[in-house]
Amino acid sequence: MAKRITIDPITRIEGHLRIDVEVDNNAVSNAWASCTMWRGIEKILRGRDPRDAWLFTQRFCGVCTTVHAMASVRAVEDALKLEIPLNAQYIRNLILIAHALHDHIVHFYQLSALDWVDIMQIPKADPAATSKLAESLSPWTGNSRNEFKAAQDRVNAVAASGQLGIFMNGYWGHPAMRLSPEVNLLAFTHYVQALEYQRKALQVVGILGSKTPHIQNLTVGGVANAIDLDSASALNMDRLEMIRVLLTDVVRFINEVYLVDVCAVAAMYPEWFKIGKGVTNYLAVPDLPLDSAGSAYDLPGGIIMNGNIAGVHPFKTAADKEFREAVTEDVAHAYYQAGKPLHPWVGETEPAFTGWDGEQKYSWVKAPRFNGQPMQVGPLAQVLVGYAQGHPLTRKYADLAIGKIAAVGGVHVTPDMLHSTLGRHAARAIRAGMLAELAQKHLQLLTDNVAKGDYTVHNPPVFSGEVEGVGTHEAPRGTLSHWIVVKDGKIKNYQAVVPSTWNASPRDASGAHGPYEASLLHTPLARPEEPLEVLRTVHSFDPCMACACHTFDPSGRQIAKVKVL
Ligand code: NFE
Ligand code: MG
Repeated sequence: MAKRITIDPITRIEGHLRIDVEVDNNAVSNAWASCTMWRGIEKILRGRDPRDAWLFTQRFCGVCTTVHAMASVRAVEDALKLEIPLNAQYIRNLILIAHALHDHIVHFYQLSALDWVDIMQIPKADPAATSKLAESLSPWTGNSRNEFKAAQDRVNAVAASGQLGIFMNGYWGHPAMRLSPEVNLLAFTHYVQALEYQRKALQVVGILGSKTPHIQNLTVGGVANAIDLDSASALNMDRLEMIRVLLTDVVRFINEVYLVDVCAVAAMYPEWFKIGKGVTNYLAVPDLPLDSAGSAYDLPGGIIMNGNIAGVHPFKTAADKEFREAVTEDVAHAYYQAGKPLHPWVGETEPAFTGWDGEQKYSWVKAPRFNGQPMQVGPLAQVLVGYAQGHPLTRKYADLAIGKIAAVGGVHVTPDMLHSTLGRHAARAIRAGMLAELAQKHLQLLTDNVAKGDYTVHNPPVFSGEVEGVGTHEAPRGTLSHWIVVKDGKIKNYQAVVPSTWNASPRDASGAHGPYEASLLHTPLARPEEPLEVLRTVHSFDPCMACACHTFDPSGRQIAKVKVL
């Protein structure tokens, strides 16, 4: 008989997510993804000045703050057909890249590694053997025996104190944890080192954006960074050099640690390339514009339907006509007043909370659809869409990762195997490799342009009549779009359709699952009372409910209720 398990909240994410699964013969037979928070920021924006919207929207989230600022100014610029000076494009791109690198590092180490790494095995590890293994995989200078010994001593001291703190509720000793003590020590040591490198990435955001989280340097029409090579208080060669030094360290960490660790862990859990598939419709938008008009990009976009990688359909621009017309949001199973699926320009956000009911309404997340279909977004979508188009940078890092996984574990990963839980982790690391290379490219583009004497950063916006626009960004968790209608210089409607809204979407009126839900079906559970496998797949998407749902409901009907680290 099917048994219900409720995990509420799913932790090591941003915001509040509840997952319910029905388990039959130790495998998931049904699933519900439910966001348990709502804030209504989209409604707060109505009637305000569109030039201020980005300051409000970046408060959607404390993790991906920059992304909502960027999508918001792009939405207004799209409505006004306003071009952006080259310096502004490069500065924005650098902020987006640096933020994404921070985000991907934190996701792998702090938010998901402990689904695969058993901290309690670390006391049994031999630091010398760990160092030997690590040095065989990477030239990273932080892989010495002393480094691993110090990390092990730290874990031993915490364990001896009996106060495990944030490591209290992990599924330690779970039969699905299979790494050797040495690999557990290696990953944990890098977990601690990662804290330093994600900070360096954020320092770049801070230097260019004036502060982080929540940058202060955007304007509709460009950026507010003063550029002056003769001023100590403006963006000058000194600051650009600081950024270069920080990025050099981050790039090294990505290539020598993050990419290597993901491939090593993947090679040691190859069955997870067969689990967690779910929705195989993928969506990604082009990003990192290379010119003022946004007609050329460093990251490709497009769609793949029904897992047909060869049948990829590319998008030419970041706000492609097809994309503008295809998006709707369905609220059949979300806590909003009933109605037909609506295009975001005429979208509504009228709350109607009813409590969790798996047959009726059960989430604050709306169900976004592309021509009526659920879509998976995120690094996997971006990598598949790029790979299928033969995008050279995507191919370079995807082939590198596939080669590393084969070298460690003899597992030959094909593009088809990327439709999986480990595929999402591998794709995020591949994307990080690509972005690391692009960080250096865009810093060079900015430096060269400034050196030529171009200090322009802003084109002023002019409002008249009623106009509508969409601003997109390929954020760390996937395709983000902000939709705005401006009338007489005031916001008439504003809707954000966010990466985690696509992925955490509940069922739609036709009963089709969203990507989290679909990916959990058929997942085998070694111990249903300790649903580690559910966490592995949900975390592989890097959920952010704060973004997805713009009240907290503690009610629920469940058989087992679990809270874990
Ligand atoms: Ni709050 Fe965010 C957005 C999502 S992207 S984290 O937009 O979902 O990383
Ligand atoms: Mg929304």
